[in-house]
Amino acid sequence: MTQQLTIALSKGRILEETLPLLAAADIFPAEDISRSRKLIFDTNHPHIRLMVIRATDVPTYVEYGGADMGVSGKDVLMEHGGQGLYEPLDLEISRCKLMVAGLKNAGRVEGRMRVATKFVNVTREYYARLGTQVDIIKLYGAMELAPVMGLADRIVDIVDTGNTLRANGLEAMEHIADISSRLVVGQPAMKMKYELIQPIIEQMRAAVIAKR
Ligand code: PRT
Ligand code: MG
Repeated sequence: MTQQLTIALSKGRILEETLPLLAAADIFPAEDISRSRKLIFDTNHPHIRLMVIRATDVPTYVEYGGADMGVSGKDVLMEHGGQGLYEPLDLEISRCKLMVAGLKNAGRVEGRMRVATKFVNVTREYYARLGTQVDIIKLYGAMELAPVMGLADRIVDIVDTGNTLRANGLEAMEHIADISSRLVVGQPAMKMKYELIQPIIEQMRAAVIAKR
């Protein structure tokens, strides 16, 4: 019997850039994902299906074997911790930077700095490495508002063009990491389904290189 393979994709901005790479591995969704409310999609291969879920849930599904492999932003992987996952390929898509930002021309912070972010683990590790004591405030979105409203002195967030920061009177201050999306494979899947997975990785790798 042919083994089944489930690939978890992040809905949102990563999805559009992922589909051409899957196509290079001859994997095509059976219907238009963006026009459907389904969460699971058949493909042109009877044994391969795609799941489309929130970006932050992809590493969790793959870690626990709810999906065999997936595509996830490095920011999301760093925050998750990456336990139980292999990261065999940088897809070089959805590039951005994880940065510390604050109000434009904000001076030094007196006393303990308050940092608002949805990346609490990354932020904790970043300031621990610097030896700086901070209070971390967890937010789920619109981090840019926190310094404006006096909720926090700094934010840790994704920056691409910097337009969102500028539009809110903020500026980037420190660079934490360069981000792109990665192919991740669960450790049991890599062992048990290697012969199914390996050619997919290699075809996607060739497509990534051809795009450079
Ligand atoms: O929306 P949901 O909570 O489900 O998840 P999500 O917001 O993480 O998903 P999505 O689709 O918005 O982003 C998924 C992934 O895209 C992120 O995890 C990053 O790896 C990657 N990515 C690339 C980005 C950006 N570029 C980006 N610009 N993610 C977010 N942004 C946002 C950023 O948060 C900020 O609000 O865009 C704004 C900054 O953009 P500039 O160009 O104004 O600097
Ligand atoms: Mg979003």
